[in-house]
Amino acid sequence: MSNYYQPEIETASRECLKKVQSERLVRTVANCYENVPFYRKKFDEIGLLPGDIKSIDDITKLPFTVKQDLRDNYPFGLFAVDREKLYRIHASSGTTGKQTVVGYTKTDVERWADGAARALVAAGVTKEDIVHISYGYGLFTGGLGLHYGVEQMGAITVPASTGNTKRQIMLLQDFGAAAICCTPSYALTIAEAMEEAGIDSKDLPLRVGIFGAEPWTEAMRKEIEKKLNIKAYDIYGLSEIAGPGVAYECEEQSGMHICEDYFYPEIVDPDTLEPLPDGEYGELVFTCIGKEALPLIRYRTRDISCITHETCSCGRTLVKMKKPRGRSDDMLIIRGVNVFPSQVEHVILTLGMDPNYQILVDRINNADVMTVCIEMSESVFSDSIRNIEATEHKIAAAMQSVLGVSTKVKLVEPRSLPRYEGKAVRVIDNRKLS
Ligand code: DLL
Repeated sequence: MSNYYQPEIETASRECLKKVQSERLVRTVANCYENVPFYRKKFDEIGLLPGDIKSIDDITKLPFTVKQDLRDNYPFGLFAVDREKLYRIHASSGTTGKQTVVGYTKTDVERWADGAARALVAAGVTKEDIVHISYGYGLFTGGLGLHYGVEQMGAITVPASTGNTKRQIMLLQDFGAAAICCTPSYALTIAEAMEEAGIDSKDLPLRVGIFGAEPWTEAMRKEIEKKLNIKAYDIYGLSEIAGPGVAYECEEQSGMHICEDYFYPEIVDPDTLEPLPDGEYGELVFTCIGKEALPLIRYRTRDISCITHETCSCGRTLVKMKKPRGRSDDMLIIRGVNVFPSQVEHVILTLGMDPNYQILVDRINNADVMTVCIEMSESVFSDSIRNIEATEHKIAAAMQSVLGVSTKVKLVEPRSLPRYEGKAVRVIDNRKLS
């Protein structure tokens, strides 16, 4: 028997959903036109008036929004509300140090928390349960997103945040959490640390895990479920739209129900931008129809996925998206942190080196390891090993401060990296996730 947090929406008829979506889209478009000069200009350019949008079926008349638009309007240029209505600000990585800034009103935070609460309840979390949150707290939306979700549905939060795996395990044992929320790779790190410490997961009351923020496979799901002796559920989200809880898995574990009453999804061909039918893979696009502060229209997520309107055995009618298969841009996700190769290049150039580099990404003991190989100049090459190591450390520290994730740096001999006639292959991702 399924548990729902908001059955009136989660199991609503298609007609009812369409009505809600249409009303909210009309309101969103008016809000954008009146309060966001960027959108007014875009609409004017294509001769579109808010009155042209009468129902959700008109959505394809609207222009797309991309991450660069957020960067160009850094930090608050796309916000549709005055400061007194603004309630929270979050941010995610940018390309050259500047982050993508997102804002929420109180209602926005409550609606986002609804999404996270739906996810927790769908995973079987109840009000009596303790939920251990090991997503990072801070500007990243993971920690606070799940935190507000737990508070919204009424369970008990342990805001553990990331790091110190031994302490995480001790808290899991001592407090007896029934649910854990973290990245899937961190779940495996915890499982392995438990094994090493001779702790049998069967002795813990842990029942479920809610894992997301990075791509993970069905094989990884099986491994986590076996090692931690739990059910592992997927949760999807992105800062620009809300954070965790944009979509969530139910007991069927075959894709994530999208909170389409707040975030209207479309799948488009990433090259032609034409809408694609149910079941076909393409780029996932969201319109924030239930958001006040940052109501993005047709935001291109760059995530490649597909959506299906088939009925689900859990009784939910909300459309389902498949696990994202990859991205249509070059963004990497390293231990849950978004990293663009252009950020790496920026650091190298800032330190006065030539941009002959290659990024290697591996998954070692279930954790992502990023190594940046950089060619030395002849003068550095003639240096002592000690000097070379010092330079490597200096670059690694600069990478850590700009990227927000630790990076190995390896200086290699001059002209030892491959040269390309066409596009340089800057990234070799050995993680084989799909
Ligand atoms: O990662 C929000 C989040 C936190 C989701 C905690 C789930 C759990 P960003 O840092 O803005 O936000 O990164 C968003 O991460 O466009 C996807 O490429 C990727 N991503 C998020 N969830 C999943 C998932 C958070 N379940 C980007 N599977 C997105 C695969 C995911 N990729």
